[in-house]
Amino acid sequence: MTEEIVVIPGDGIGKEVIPEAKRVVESVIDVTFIEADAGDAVKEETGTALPQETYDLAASADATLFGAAGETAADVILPLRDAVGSFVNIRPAKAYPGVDALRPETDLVFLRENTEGVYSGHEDRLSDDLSTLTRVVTTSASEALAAFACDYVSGEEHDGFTIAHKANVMRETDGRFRDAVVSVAKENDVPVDEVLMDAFATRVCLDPTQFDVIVCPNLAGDVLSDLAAGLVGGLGLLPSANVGTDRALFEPVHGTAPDIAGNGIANPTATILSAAMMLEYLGYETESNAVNDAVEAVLSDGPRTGDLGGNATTTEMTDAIINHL
Ligand code: GGG
Repeated sequence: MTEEIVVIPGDGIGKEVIPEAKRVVESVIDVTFIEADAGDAVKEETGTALPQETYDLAASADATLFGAAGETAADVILPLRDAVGSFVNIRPAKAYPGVDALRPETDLVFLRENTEGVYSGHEDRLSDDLSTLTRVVTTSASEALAAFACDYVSGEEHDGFTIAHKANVMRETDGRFRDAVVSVAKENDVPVDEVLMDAFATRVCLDPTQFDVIVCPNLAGDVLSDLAAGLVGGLGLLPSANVGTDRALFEPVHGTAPDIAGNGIANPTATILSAAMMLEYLGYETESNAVNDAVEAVLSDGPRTGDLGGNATTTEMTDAIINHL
């Protein structure tokens, strides 16, 4: 069977890393890619950052692989997550042997609420002096995330999860989030503990082994996973999966990296690892493991891009990964 996968390179280095991830996927499964546009350049040309056709493709495909969005991130990523009905953004942050990491013992997974919080789009400019933002938290979205988290930690590998929140200040919103998540964890007999998100930021830098799976509200998940990227060697290493009930969208955690875009030197690892998450989601477990192993082998002792201290191009690093498959 030929798998059909929608690909949306987006802007900046998205246009450089997505073709590399496609080459890796083509090396392990029979696949047809359906190309779609979104982002800053499309907005300049057409007036809209996310054409309806792109939204519809993501909303009907089993899986979509997305690169990066820059200035139009809010007009592209948030609707795309909506298109796939995603209620959780899974962001693993793992240190690899052979990569110079601040905290080589790091092995974390962030489960980020993906539909609301301060990313729900309710912002207003009320006067020349005043802008406001409404933070939305529902029990239902918090419970959906919690149910996913309970399922995620059900294997032997994990002993429950930690909720990172700020319910001592945002009593109503993060209080609701915390209470809903704790209640679902208790119903499922899943061990759960909690930490204030600012304290988490310090503690995870000092000793990441204190944590394993971290469940957090939307903005906290975005920021804290980027912080964890700093512990493992940079944003070029973090993949993510936006999972919904029937479909999912996979994307590197990094953005468009305008400082290096166009030079062919972007690290393809985050996108290739996102593709490995996609393969697993689609049921290609062996192929997904093979891609993860090949990435691990190259990171351990192979050519690497400048962000990891090497001088390989994006294509050369991908070639090395493909040679290990
Ligand atoms: N590849 C993901 C990307 O373009 N990230 C940039 C960004 O601003 N992301 C915000 C988010 O993940 O909510």
